[in-house]
Amino acid sequence: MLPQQGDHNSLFINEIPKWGEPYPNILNRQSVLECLTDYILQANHWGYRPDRRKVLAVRQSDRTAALRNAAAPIRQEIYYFIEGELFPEEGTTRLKEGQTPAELAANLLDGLYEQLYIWVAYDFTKGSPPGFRKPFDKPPVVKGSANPNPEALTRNRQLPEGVNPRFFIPDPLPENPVTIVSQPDVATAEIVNFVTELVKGDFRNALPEGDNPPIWDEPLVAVASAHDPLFARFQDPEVVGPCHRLPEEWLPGARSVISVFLPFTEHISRNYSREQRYSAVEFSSGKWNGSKFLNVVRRALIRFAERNGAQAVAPNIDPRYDSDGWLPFWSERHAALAAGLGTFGLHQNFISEKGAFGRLCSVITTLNLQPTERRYSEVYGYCLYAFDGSCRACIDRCPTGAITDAGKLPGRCETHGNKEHLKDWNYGSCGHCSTWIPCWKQIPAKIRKTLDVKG
Ligand code: B12
Repeated sequence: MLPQQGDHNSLFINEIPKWGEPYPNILNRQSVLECLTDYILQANHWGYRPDRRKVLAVRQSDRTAALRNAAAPIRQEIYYFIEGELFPEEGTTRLKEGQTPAELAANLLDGLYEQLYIWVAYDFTKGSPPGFRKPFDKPPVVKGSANPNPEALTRNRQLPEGVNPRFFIPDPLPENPVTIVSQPDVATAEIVNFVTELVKGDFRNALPEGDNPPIWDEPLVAVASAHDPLFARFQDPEVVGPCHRLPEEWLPGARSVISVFLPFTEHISRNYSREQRYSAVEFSSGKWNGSKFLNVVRRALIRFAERNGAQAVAPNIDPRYDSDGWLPFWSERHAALAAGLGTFGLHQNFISEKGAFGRLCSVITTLNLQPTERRYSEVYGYCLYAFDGSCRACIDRCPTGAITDAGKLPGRCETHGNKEHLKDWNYGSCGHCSTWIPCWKQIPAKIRKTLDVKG
């Protein structure tokens, strides 16, 4: 017999069930309940004093939950601040007359339990077998650009010598359609400030090793209009493909897309020497553990939108997210390009004003925001190779030969160091193509100069 919905202790429940099957028992409900009960008891003891430092720490290994103070991060756990994050509304954890902590905890958990499980942590690249993800309510809308105007493609300049035409895509369609939003719901500066403070102040932005130095430096934040025709263009087969969903499909009424680039800190780049054959442990740890922090940023932005009376969805942690092989239903790099954060490079990494050495996340929201102006008109606008053929640094640096001037074989680079190197640490990956090259921490100087001239 199939287990019933809500039968969380059943041994038969798969950790990744098909959509509509009983909810995965990845967290032990009883353990989460006990934790919350404990917290509510503490906060209400001697009058009501909610503790903003208290965190619900959900351990992935033994699936139990624990209460912790914000100070000491532990690897491989997922944290939620109880006050402000799990319960954004002040006073939610206050006991009512005659109510016991266990009763209140049970009530609160009813609305919360399913959200605690991060269905798709990040980079879910395998593609789920049919039925394993939540389906979209409506059939896919595939607009595509239908009009890649060949004249526009070569209007500005000629193909530089020595550059493969594949990497010469001036004037990504359409041209930047930024119009002034006279009264945005929230000023972009406020969003930048919100994300910056989060990155600077949140204890989860920390390497679990050593003295827990921060993983991410101050972020770049930018906004695209959800109606930017580039999102339809991403559905063209040569860009991402028809599997890439439009903002409106993720969130009816979507008006804006907020994209965030998080650069790695100096601590991480300092420890990644030019000579080493494999990536540094600081980098690998930063990549794995820092990816969880991307989810913190995504969730925080969702709450930010909600506090401002709007809705938001982060496609990469949405239960409907999936990919068609390596083609995602939502690409963080393409969204960032639309938002004006930067362009692609020959290495296929995204190059922002702070370089390529970082990661990306985004949310789609119903907030009406001022789109950021794109300072480039080429898909590879910040890549020195595509600019004038003068740079081959990522080609020379890739230890697997995955990058050539015919492009990149993504699967090949994946093999370098992932399996054997850093095995004892339980993580490993290669970051050579985003380190020690002219675009690792900035837009290459030659291109920067032309931008400065344009103003
Ligand atoms: C699948 C995937 C992988 C796969 C395959 C990568 C690939 N290139 O497809 C594997 C497992 C190999 C991989 C590896 C890594 N990944 Co990865 N990966 C993803 C994922 C899930 C989707 C990537 C994707 O969009 N593929 C779709 C194809 C179509 O993209 P593409 O071929 O590059 O797109 C080209 C075309 O669109 C073309 N094009 C042609 N015509 C036109 C016209 C227009 C108008 C436009 C816009 C484009 C265009 O230009 C693009 C660039 O060449 C994203 C997360 C996400 N959901 O976005 C992370 C992501 C791309 N990965 C990331 C990282 C960091 C890595 C690694 C460096 C990890 C590491 N070791 O640290 C490695 C190496 C990446 C590399 N240099 O290739 C980051 C990139 C950050 C950055 N600064 O760029 C992302 C965004 C994750 C994140 N949240 O930050 N990854």
